[in-house]
Amino acid sequence: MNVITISTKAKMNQYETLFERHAGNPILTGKDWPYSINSVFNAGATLLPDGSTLLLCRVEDRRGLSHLCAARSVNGVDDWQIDNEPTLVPDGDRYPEEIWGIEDPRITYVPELKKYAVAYTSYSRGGPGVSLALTSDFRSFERYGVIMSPDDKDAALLPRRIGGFWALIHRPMTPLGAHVWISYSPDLRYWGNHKLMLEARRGAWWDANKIGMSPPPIETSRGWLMIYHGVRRTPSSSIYRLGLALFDLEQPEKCLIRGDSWMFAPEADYERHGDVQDVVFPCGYTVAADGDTINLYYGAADSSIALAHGSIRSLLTWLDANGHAEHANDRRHK
Ligand code: BMA
Repeated sequence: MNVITISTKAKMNQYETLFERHAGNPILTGKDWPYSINSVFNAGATLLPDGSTLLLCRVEDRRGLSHLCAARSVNGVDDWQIDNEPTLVPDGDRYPEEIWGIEDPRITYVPELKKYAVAYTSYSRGGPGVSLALTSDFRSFERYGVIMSPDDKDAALLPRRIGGFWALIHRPMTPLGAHVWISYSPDLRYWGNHKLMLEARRGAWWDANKIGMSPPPIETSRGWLMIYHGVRRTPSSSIYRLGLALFDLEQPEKCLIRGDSWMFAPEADYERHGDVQDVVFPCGYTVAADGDTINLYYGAADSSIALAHGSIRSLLTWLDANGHAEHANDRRHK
């Protein structure tokens, strides 16, 4: 029998807060930019070797096209040093898939290559696809071109090989829904062994029909911890909220636990109102020296970049209390 259970936490008057918004939010807006732009949002993030934070920001100009621009800060909060000109620009002549811009980068540091892998959306005439570039300094980039053909986005590379193969998490669109997949490659160029990783739920659920990975997964001793977005379509718009799921370390397509409710949603004014209302969209995070504090950088309403702080341990504890194991024959939310 299908039983809908509500966790003890949810029975209390107050849901648990897993991410505390930074008091100075939004931390970056178009007004901070050294050149004219419409908006800045959806930034990839990483720590640089000197401990400072780099954000690779999606910047949209007044044509409506996006490029990527790097911003660096010693404390990851303020005093951002923003590149004086676009850092990675669409190159429509050599890469026609970038003709309508490049968006939403996710950064993974890959120790084996001693390079950062940037997976981003390239907006082609055929729709959005996934492109990959490698860099060691965020000044010059080695482009690999399209690695997942349209319509596909929300991709990140895992930092190490799984069973000898590179692994890419991504979100192809299908007529039946938008689900998270994982694919494998021997060389970062040829991709196969595609596996469904996390399915959008159906019906009234907050993550019905359309989901996607948000930042790259967080490697923990218990598994890959994924923050994913669920897109709830309403008669007036869509609401982008965030949930959690945990996957097996050596077999990442295997979901161990999936949270039932969302754990972060548009609430603040800068998240509720902007070019696209009701959107929180993280593409990156950094982990503090304590190995637990997570700094989540997210696009707010497609108009600015905001920051929220959480604890990886608390995210896992929350999943244990608010999640379920996913079984292939589990029809509870299908
Ligand atoms: C998604 C992506 C994001 C964007 C969001 C809300 O499909 O395109 O870049 O932030 O929609 O507009």
